[in-house]
Amino acid sequence: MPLVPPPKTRVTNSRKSSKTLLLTGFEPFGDDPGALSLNPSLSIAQALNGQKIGVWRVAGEVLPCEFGRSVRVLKTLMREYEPEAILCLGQAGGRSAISIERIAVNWDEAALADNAGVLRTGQAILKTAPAAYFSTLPIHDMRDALLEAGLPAELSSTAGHFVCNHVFFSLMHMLRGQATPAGFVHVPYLPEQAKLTGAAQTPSMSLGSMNAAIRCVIEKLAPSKKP
Ligand code: PCA
Repeated sequence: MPLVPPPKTRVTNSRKSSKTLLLTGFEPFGDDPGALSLNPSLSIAQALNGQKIGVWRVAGEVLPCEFGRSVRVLKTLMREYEPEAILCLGQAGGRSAISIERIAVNWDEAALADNAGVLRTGQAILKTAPAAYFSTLPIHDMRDALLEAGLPAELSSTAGHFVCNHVFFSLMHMLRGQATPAGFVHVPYLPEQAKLTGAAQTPSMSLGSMNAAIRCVIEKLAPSKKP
């Protein structure tokens, strides 16, 4: 079950000399051996918390891996930080590259229960909302910058139908009609997680490379031209 992340420094942007980017990771989830008590998305959010990257001051936070509470926590963080950009991260064990998600779909369906024991076997996230939303991040520029930096990267057309897609969809729905750039990036297992799956071919990436990759992604992000 999830570990409570260690206390960390809160980002405050009182002088507003830089813009706030809310960067979220998820707590560990699932019971496959690769899960351990780790989730690289959380490690990245903790590592980059408080850093200045390009024009951005990063506020790194954790979301619970629960359909219900994840979105409530995200809403609270959005109220608290009033961020000018939002990037949510999640772990996609088995993927071999930094996966920049194109699209969030209005559907929950997974074989795995969330950390509160809730199983969603096929239902709309919001009955009255559109079927899908596109990421509003410059996804192609981000992918190209990663590849130029020698980091494995891809665009992905599915964030799955578990809590990551749920958060991604809810985020894009909350921000509809607004200029705030937002989106989702999935990351591979850490090497220590991949080892525990027992399969020799399970792909992984070091935390150092993932931190560098997410820095590179954030550098490509220009603030919106809000008045
Ligand atoms: N990955 C899961 C949920 C939390 C996470 O890090 C997913 O892809 O839905």
